[in-house]
Amino acid sequence: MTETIDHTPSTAREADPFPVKGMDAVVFAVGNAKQAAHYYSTAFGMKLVAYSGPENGSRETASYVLTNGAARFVFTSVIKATSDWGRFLDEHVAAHGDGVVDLAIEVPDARAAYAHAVEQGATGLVEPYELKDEHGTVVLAAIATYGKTRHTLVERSGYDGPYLPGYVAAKPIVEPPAKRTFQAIDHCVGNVELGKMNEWVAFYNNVMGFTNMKEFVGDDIATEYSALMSKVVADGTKKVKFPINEPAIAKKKSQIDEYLEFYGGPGVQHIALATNDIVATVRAMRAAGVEFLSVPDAYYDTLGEWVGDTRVPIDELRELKILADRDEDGYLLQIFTKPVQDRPTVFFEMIERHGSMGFGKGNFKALFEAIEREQEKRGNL
Ligand code: TYF
Ligand code: FE
Repeated sequence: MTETIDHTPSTAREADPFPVKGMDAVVFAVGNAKQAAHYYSTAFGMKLVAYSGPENGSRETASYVLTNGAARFVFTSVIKATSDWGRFLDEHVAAHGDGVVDLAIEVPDARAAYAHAVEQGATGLVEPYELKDEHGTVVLAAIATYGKTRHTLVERSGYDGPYLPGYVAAKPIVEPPAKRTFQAIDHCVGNVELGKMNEWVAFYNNVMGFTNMKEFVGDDIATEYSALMSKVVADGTKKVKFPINEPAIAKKKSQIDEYLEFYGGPGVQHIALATNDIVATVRAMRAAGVEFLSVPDAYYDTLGEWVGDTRVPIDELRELKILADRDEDGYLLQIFTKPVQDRPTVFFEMIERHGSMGFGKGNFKALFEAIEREQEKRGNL
C-alpha cells in the first residue's frame, strides 16, 4: 500500500491571501532627519546605510536609512515642500511632532497584496507602481491604517541596492558598536481612540488575515492598574506583530489618552526591538544617554519567586532595571525607554525572548505604575 504525504506547508495549502515576509522599515517623519540619524547612530547603535537628498536628486526631502541587523528605520524631513507628499510630511511634523508615518511591510507580491487589501475594505493611498535602478526593480503600494499612519507594501524581488531606487549608499556616521545592540523589529504598537481597538483588530483580521494572539489586556487589568485595553494581531509566521491599545476610563488619566492628546490623534506608540543580549544593550544605551523607565526595587525582591531562573542574575536585572516575565512557553526580558522626543509620545522597548511569545503581561502592573509616575512628573494626573 502506498501512502501519499502532502509536503506543502499548511500556509500554502490554505493559500494565505496576504502573505508577508516581515517588516520592511519603520519610517519616521521628523523635524531634523540629519540629527535624528545621528541620535539613532550614537545612542541606539544603528548604522547609516543609505541616503536620499538634494545631493542625489531629491530636492524636496532628505531621508536617512539606518539598520541594525534586519531592523531598518528611515528618517525623513522636508527641505522645501513642492508636492503633496512634502506638504503631508510638513503637516505631519507640525501636527504630531516627530513620529511614525509608515510601518512598511515586505510582501512577495505587492500588487496582489494591495488588491486583496482594498477588496477587503482598506483605504488605498498609493496604487502599485514600479521603481527601477541598476540594482533591480521594486514594486510599492500603500494602504492607510490608524490615524495618518500607512502601510507601504514593498516587493523587493531580488533588489540589491542599499534601500530603494533613489537612494545612494552612505557611510556610517560613527563607527558602529562592536557588539550589535539589537537585530530585528519585534513588534510595533498603535494607540487608537476609545472604542476603536476592536475595529482596528478587525481591520488586520480582514485586510491582512492576521490572527489575534492570546495575550490581551482586558477590563480587569485596565481598571486595576492602568487605563488601557490592548489586543495583539500577528501574521501566521508571527514575524509581524501589531498590538493595538485603546484608553480605558479609570481614576487616573490613561497613558493612552495622554499620547492621543500630545500626538494629536492615533499613531504608533512604541517599537519593540529584539536583542540577544539585553544586558549589554542596556549598558551601551544607558552609557550613550538613553533614559529608561525605572521600577521600584521591591519588584526585584519577589521576582525570583515567580520568574524562576533566567539567563541574567536577578541582581543584574535589578541594577539595570530590566523586567522579566514567564509564561508556559518560556520567559522574556524587557525594558522601556522614556519617550524619545519632548512630547510624551513615541518610545522604544528592548526585548530578549527565550521561548515566550508574550508581551510581558506579568509586568503590566509594575510597568504601568512606572509610566504613571512619569505622567505625574509631567502634570498629567
Ligand atoms: O507591547 C506590549 O503590549 C507591551 C506592554 O502602553 C505595553 O510592551 C503595553 C501598553 C503600553 C506599554 C507597554
Ligand atoms: Fe511592547
